[in-house]
Amino acid sequence: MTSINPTLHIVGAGAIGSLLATGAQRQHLAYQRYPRTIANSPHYARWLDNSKVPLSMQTAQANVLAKNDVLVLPLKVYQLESALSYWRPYLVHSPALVLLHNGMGGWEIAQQILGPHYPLLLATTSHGAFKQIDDKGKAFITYSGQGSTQIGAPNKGNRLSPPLSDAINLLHNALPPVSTPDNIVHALWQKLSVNMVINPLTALNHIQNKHILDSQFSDVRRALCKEFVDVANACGLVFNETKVHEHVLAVAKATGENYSSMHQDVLHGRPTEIDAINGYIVEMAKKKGIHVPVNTLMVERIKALNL
Ligand code: KPL
Repeated sequence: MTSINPTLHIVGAGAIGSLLATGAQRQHLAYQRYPRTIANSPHYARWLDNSKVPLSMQTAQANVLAKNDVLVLPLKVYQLESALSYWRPYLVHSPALVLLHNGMGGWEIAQQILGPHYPLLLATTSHGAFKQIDDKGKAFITYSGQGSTQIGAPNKGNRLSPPLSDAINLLHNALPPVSTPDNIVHALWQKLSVNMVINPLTALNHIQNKHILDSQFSDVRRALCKEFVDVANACGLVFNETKVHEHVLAVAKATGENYSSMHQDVLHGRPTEIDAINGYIVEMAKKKGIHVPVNTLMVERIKALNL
């Protein structure tokens, strides 16, 4: 079953999913949103040029998706198991599925629920967007910085057949630019290297991203990067310690005024993504018999906040 125009189905009402919906709206592409509640679903977006883009507030009931539709899950890793179990009966025609989250572990969860051959794309984005409530009590999002999205199918390189290549084109049309690195898993580990330093340090110290550049964090930054490289290399992903550290510093500088997502989760008393970030490194380290005391400490200290 294919439909003439593919529809982008976006689960949840987070900032990045809502940004994607806004991009689809601007380009007159068919999209549906599936927020958990209407109340937290953004009514409009402030685009980069400050224009106001109203969003369709029609929320769809999940239904069997067409083969050329695309289901995007811009959710936290800990929300994926229940979301995918819910969606599985509607995926009988195997439309492309896109996981877009911080940290790691989503791929493994999707494989467990949908099987190893499901047409799956993994993505990471550097677009900046955040959700707020306006003076009338309506949720809206602000597109705060243009970034880019990297996407790919694990273990498949960048020569993809439909429906995956069509899904990538649709995402690029909605929210460009979308690129396909040779190895998406390496790109996701690279993003992990940034999050495993910036996120816990900003959350524990109540600071903006730029402050992790301060010399007081130099030892802990370097120790985290060393542990990261040891574990990544043991998992077959080649990284260099100096380059990883430099990249972390560059992202902290470029996003200097931001409060990281983990800082915001802690501030608002929400569960954090620590298990998918530093926790993932600890888990992989255990499997490979590597000692990672600083990542372990980050996990313990964030968990001690009892969120
Ligand atoms: O991805 C991020 C996050 O906050 O989760 C960074 C890159 C650290 C930007 O804030």
